[in-house]
Amino acid sequence: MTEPVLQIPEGWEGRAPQNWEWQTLWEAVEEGDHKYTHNRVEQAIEASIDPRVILDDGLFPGFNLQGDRFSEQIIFIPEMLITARAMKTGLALIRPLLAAAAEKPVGTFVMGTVLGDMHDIGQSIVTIMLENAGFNVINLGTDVHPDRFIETAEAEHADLVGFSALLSTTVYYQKVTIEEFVKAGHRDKVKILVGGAPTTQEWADECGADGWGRDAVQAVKLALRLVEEPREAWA
Ligand code: B12
Repeated sequence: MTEPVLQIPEGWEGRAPQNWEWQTLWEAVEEGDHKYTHNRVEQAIEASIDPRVILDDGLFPGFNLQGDRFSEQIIFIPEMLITARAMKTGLALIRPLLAAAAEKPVGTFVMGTVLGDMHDIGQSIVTIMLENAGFNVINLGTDVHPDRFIETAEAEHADLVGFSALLSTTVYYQKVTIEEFVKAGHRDKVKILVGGAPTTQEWADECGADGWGRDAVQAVKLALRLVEEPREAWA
């Protein structure tokens, strides 16, 4: 086992103002210091650093370092949770900056993490990027029962729905949720996207989804394409 090391984003100096430093933010996220994270992200926003740069160069390095340690079982749930809280503090600040100024939404997207799964960092990033692309996103959070996805899609007349899953045991609920949409007679009224680290295009095909997004950028491209495709109208 090799001790994970901080992966410093290549060329970050070129994307930040002169004399800027990210080291203290990398350490704050790593240590789960959400107050410092909040202050430093605010300073980065005030310094007019692009929010995506804040995410990639400022927030991800410390998060990924702890994530690698968690995967290697060097740290455990409590430490990972406080790092995730710091990460989410930063995400909450950049979210409004990325939100689209579009007058009419491109479409309505219902997003959530499937039943039994508490991971929400990835789907929160996909949500922010979708909003940035002009979608009205209703995020149901984590541990979402299939019925809740269906009720919300129906109430909101959703165009697309997205299921995130990070555990090899919970990806199964992506398939179950799609089957529940079929049973409810709503499958053809929405386009369904699946994602999350253990998922693949093959899995998306197997579980009956309309598409799979490897990351937030692919998710947005896919959503923009699928929203143009014909669907059965909501009554
Ligand atoms: C953070 C984390 C946690 C945190 C979650 C906090 C939170 N608020 O999210 C906590 C500590 C709670 C946690 C708990 C557990 N975790 Co955990 N966790 C992680 C960790 C470190 C990072 C996950 C993450 O946020 N990645 C970063 C985001 C940006 O990536 P992402 O989610 O993949 O999302 C991107 C894409 O997948 C895609 N995407 C995501 N969703 C969607 C949805 C759609 C529709 C689309 C199109 C695209 C898309 O776009 C995103 C952005 O680019 C990973 C290991 C790792 N290094 O990845 C383990 C990991 C996922 N966890 C794991 C495990 C085992 C657990 C626990 C079971 C541990 C335990 N013993 O209890 C529990 C399960 C709790 C539960 N019931 O869910 C395993 C899963 C193994 C497996 N294959 O099943 C991993 C891989 C660690 C490991 N190697 O052992 N975890």
